[in-house]
Amino acid sequence: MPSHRAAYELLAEQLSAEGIDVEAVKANLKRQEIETPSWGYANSGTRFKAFAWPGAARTTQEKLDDAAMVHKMTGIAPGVAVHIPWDKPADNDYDAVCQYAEAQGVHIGAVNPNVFQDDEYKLGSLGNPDPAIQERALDHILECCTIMKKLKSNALSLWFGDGTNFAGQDTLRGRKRRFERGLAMVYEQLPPDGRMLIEYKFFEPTFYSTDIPDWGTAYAWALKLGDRAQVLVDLGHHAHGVNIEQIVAFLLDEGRLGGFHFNNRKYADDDLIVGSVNPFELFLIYNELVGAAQSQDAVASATAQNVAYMIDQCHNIEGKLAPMILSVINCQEAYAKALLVPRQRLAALQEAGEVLEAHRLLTETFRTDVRPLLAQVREELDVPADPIAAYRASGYEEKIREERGLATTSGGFQ
Ligand code: PSV
Ligand code: MN
Repeated sequence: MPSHRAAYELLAEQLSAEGIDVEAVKANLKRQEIETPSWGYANSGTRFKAFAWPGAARTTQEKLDDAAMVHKMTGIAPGVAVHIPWDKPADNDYDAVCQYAEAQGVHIGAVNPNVFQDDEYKLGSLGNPDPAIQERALDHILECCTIMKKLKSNALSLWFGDGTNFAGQDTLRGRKRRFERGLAMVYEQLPPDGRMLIEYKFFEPTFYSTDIPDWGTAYAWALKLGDRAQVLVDLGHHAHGVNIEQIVAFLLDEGRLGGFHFNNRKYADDDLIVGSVNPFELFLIYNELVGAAQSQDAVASATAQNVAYMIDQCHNIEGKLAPMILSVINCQEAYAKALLVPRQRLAALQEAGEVLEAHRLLTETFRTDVRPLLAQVREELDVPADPIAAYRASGYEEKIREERGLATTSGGFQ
């Protein structure tokens, strides 16, 4: 008998006694999907230093191999987000990329245009004062709409490094209008089944103003653009103290939550492992998602069931695949706990104004040790009960270290 089984049976018994449908919880957990980023498997760093990691992926094929291994260990990470041009094939053969991914058992997820890396973008891309550079950025994003079709991707994930460093550097209203024009032109060219995810970030790389600084701006533009434009919430892109779960709740209720970039930060956009600093926040975010998915509200429920869950992290000093597996597991744990929240009891306490008891019910649920439940789910998914231990024992890390050596290239930030 597997070592988790006794603990799982005890937990299942307790949960059933509390009225939780354990089979339904497991079914939801088996359907969970988290997309991993191709750039997370390559070398990366900060603006001070990119440390080379032995065995880090050097090519898109290697990134896909690594993502496939993460999926093999977890069973819930079948999608891989790509960044263009970091993942642009030299021969432009995107069909081959797509086929290679499928042969490894994964598929391409969100396509991320890159309009922040070239010298031309020093003063911005769509917000640049120079119309020729606006056009250049627009052309690249429109090319990404075409690439989406070739890669069978239905998500265009937009993040811009645009903004200004000094008061008076540019006209803030002018930049807003340039963006609105550019985004509208992109929206028109989305593939028929494609959606646009608009990511916001309150600072960096610019420090005085950012052209899409917050969820409100992204939301306002999504409303102007149309139903297929939604907001992408990157957990690292908020000021300290911001209540992210409240933003999530609002966007779910308005049908405009499109996706996440999961990571964690202590200070700024640290790209730390999701759930490593604040697992409670991650649980509260999932709590909103599950609450909306299970609600009677058609818009919130449909929106919650169509969220693109993506990891956006760079692993600089802790390895590549093992931390990616841990990230996926942390999301799985948070989701499992959120699925265990006794929603009817919670609603009754809330309606009765039982502040402390409502709070205790939620926090007690958060404290549930769901590891035996997840081990059981993994057994039923036919993946290892302990994905990180299985990865370490697989010999994959040794193999890639030997085959790939110490690459000098980075994920994109050369
Ligand atoms: C920017 O900080 C960001 O979060 C965007 O999503 C980019 O595409 C990604 O990081 C690149 O690392
Ligand atoms: Mn991001």
